[in-house]
Amino acid sequence: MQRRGRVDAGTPVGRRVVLGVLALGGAGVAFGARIQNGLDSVLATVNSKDPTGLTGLLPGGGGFRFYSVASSIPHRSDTDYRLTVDGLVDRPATYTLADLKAMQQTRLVKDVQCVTGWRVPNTEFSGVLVRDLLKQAGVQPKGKAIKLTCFDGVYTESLTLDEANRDDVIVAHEMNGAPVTSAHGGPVRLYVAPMYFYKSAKWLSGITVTEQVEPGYWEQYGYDVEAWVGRSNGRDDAPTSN
Ligand SMILES: Nc1nc2c(c(=O)[nH]1)N[C@H]1C(S)=C(S)[C@@H](COP(=O)(O)O)O[C@H]1N2
Ligand SMILES: [Mo]
Repeated sequence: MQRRGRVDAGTPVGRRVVLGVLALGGAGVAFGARIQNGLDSVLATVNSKDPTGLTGLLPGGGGFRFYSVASSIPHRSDTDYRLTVDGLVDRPATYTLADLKAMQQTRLVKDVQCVTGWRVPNTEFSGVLVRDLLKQAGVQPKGKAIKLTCFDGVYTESLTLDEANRDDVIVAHEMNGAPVTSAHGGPVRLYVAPMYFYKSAKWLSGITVTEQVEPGYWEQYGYDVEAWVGRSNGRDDAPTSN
């Protein structure tokens, strides 16, 4: 995992921002840096190491920025792809992409909002409700949350069971009418419409039902676990230094 970021000293750390120094390890950790800068520095690190020359803005990406905390873009072909549902369930299962496509499809058209400020309105994601996958697996009474894992081997996310059961939380294999590209986390990524985009784990490989929420990758470095757009990560504080 590559997390050597170059971080500029910046504005004071917001009172709810706990900067995980380890997140930025190695090269000069600037305490004043906002977490947003942490993300951007990771992006810069990835780009500087990526021979494909991906820049911050994805070509033809319609305003999307590319993020990965892994040093290269992992790849799974449509036929190799597998999604595992396990943990505190009665019927653990593994899905192929074809399995997911054969299930009832949900289409969401919402705004994508990254916590660093960029926003892409009216983005379409289609796929399977996480709720349906959990229903098929049979969540045991002790199960109260899910942990999402990714085939980049690094990124994780989490949701409470209630959040996971919402009708705007899907496992998406289509974005804007086309297969989710590898850069956007394909063949299959999570899409949590009501929350900041860091909840939407790319390159999704596993859904594990757990007893309690296990904070995800960025959440271990200070982001809110409950990442409601407009109501978390300091956005509900009266004017901030953002
Ligand atoms: N596996 C994985 N998923 C991830 C991330 C990541 O680094 N790795 N970054 C998150 C963040 S912070 C954002 S803003 C979005 C970016 O998605 P995009 O690259 O399709 O624009 O993916 C989220 N999901
Ligand atoms: Mo993000």
